Amino acid sequence: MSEPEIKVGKTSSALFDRAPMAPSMPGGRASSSHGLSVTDDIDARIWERIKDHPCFSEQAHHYFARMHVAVAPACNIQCNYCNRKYDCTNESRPGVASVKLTPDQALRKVLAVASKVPELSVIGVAGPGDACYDWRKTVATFEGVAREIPDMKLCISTNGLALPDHVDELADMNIDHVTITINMVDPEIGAKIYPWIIHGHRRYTGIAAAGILHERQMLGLELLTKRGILTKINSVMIPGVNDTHLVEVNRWIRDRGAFMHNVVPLISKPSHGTYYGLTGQRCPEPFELKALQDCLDGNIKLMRHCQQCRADSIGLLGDDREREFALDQISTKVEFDTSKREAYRKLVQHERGDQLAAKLDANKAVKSLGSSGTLAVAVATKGGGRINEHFGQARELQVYAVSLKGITLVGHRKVEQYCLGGIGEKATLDHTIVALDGIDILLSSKIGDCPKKRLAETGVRASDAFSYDYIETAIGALYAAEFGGKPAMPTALGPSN
Ligand code: CLF
Ligand code: SF4
Repeated sequence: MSEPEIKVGKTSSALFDRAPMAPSMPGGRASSSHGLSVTDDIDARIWERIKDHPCFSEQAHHYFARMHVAVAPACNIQCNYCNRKYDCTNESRPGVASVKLTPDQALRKVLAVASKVPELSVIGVAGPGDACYDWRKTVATFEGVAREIPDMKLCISTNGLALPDHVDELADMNIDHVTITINMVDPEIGAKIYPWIIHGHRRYTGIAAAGILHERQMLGLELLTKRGILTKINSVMIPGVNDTHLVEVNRWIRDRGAFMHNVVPLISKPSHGTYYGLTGQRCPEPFELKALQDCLDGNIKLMRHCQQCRADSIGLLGDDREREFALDQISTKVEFDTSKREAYRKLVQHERGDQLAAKLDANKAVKSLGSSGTLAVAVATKGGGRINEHFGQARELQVYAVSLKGITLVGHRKVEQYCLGGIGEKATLDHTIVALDGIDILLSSKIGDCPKKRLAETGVRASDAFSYDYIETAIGALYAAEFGGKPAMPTALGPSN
C-alpha cells in the first residue's frame, strides 16, 4: 500500500547546487524559463511545422515517435568519438550494432512500423554513416516513404561536409528538418576532434581538414536557412577539447539562423575502440552538461530531451522498440493500415490541448509563489505528458528542475529495469540510486514499499500518489506543498494503492 501524499521536508536540491553557471564560459548567463518550450516563444507557423516532431518540440516527444532507417553506412570524415564498427555517435549510443538496410528493406520496415506504431510521425536517416555522403540511398529511401505515406515527416542528420551539395534536393523533397553535428568553429580545436576528412576525392588531415569541414558546415547551415528549412545543431561536449568553445559555436549557429541547439555529452569507453575511448578522454558529468546548457539557454532554443539514439531507433524517445521489428519477421508484402494512425492523431489533438493548459497553469502557480526554493524531480513516464509508468518498468526517468523560473525538463537519466518477472533486483536498484544522484523526489504510477524505503534512505522521496496526473500538475502541487504551504493533493485519478 502506498502513501497518498509525499512528506515534504528540506530538499537537498543537489542538482542546483552542483550546476552553477560555468565561470569560464564567456557570455555566461543564468538559465531562462524556457521550460515552456512549445508555444510561448514560437510563432504559430513554426509551431505547425514542429508540433509533431519529437526532437524539434519537447512537447511533441510525449506523443510522437521517430524511426531511424539505417540505410547510410558510408562516411566521409573520421570523428575521434566514432568507431565505424558501431553506430554513428552523432545520433546513437556507441557500441550498439546497427542493422543496415537497403532502401527497399527500409520501406518495408517503415510500412510495418507505421501500421503498428500510431505515434510514428518522422522517418529519419541518421547513419550509421552520413546521410548526405551516402546520398543515393538516402534519396531512394525517402522517395519510397513519401510515395507510400505522404504525410510522414522526413528528417536527416549529417556531419555537414557534403550538405551544401544537396540543399536544393532536400528542399525539393520537402525535407523540413535537418540536423548538422557541429563541434567547433575553430579549426585548431577541430583538429583535435577530426583526424581526417575526404572531400573532392582527396583526403585532408589536421587543421586543413577541420578548416574545410568548418566552412562546409557554415555554408550548409546558411543555405538551409535561406531555403527556410529548420536546422538543429547537435554538438558533442568533449571536456577539455571543446566544452567552453561550444559557447562560441552557439553564437555562430545562432547568427546563421539555426533553429535549435542540442548539446549532447560525449559517450566514450575503451570498449568502443574509438580514439577517445582508447586514450582515456573523459565524458562530461551531468552537472557539467547542465551548466553549459544553462549558459547557452536563451540565446537560441535548446534541446534538452535528446536520447542520443541508435541509427535504427524506433518509437517514442526513451521507449525504443526496434527489437520488435526484426526485418526477418516482417512479411515481404506489408499492407499499410492507416486507421490506428488517424484515430491516434485525433486523440492527441484533444489531449495535448489539455496538457498544455495544465502545464501553463502549473508554471504560473509555481512562479506566483515567489519562492527561492528549488526541487529536482525524476518522473517515470511512457508519454502523453503523464506520470504513467511503474517504477519497476522504467528504463529511463525524465528529470525536471523547479524554481522561481518555472518547471523545466532538464534531461533524463537511464536506469535499468528494476522489476523483471515480478521480482525486484537489488543490484539494479543500487544502480538506479546512483543514477538518481541529486534528485529530491521520484514520481511514478506505482512503486513498491521496498524500493520506496530504500530510496528514502538515500534521500530520494518516492511516490505513486500522482499516478496518471499530468507531470507539471503534480510537480506544481509538490512545489506548492514544499514552498507555499499548500498540501500536495493528487489531482487526477488520485492516489493508487
Ligand atoms: Fe532522428 Fe535526429 Fe531527425 Fe530526430 S534523432 S535524425 S532529429 S528524427 Fe532526436 Fe535522437 Fe537526439 Fe537525434 S533524440 S539523437 S536529436
Ligand atoms: Fe562516425 Fe558519424 Fe563522425 Fe562519420 S560523422 S565518423 S559516422 S560519428
